[in-house]
Amino acid sequence: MAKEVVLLDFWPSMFGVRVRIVLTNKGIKYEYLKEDLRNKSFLLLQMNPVHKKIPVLIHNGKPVCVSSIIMQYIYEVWHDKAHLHPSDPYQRAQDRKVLQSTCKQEVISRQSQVSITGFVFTDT
Ligand SMILES: N[C@@H](CCC(=O)N[C@@H](CS)C(=O)NCC(=O)O)C(=O)O
Repeated sequence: MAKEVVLLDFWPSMFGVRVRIVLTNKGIKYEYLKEDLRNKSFLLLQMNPVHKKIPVLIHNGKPVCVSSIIMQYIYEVWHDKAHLHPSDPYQRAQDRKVLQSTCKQEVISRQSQVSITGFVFTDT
């Protein structure tokens, strides 16, 4: 039987990092499979045949691609596990502010509204 949770990733990838942060924060055990992006594995080509990109989360043999979608999937499947952010809305707002400045460089460099945690930020 397929391992329950497998992550196809390449460690320097910011897209992979954001998924790993969420998996770790939620205490989800997973197998990490390092990809060589110059020599992609058969598993990656099989699991993400259109874009052939990491990260790919394989859950019970089924692939989920694109980091923001993977994070949303994790939040939905493991909704009973610890939450990344506090339940108090004010504390969450403080968290977002810190993350916003931390992720600013990433946001600017990608010319888009992304963050490592899945919150969508607009640049201030
Ligand atoms: N929008 C995707 C981007 C993923 C992505 O660009 N991954 C890069 C590594 S950082 C990749 O796999 N590149 C291989 C390629 O383009 O052939 C996500 O959020 O997961």
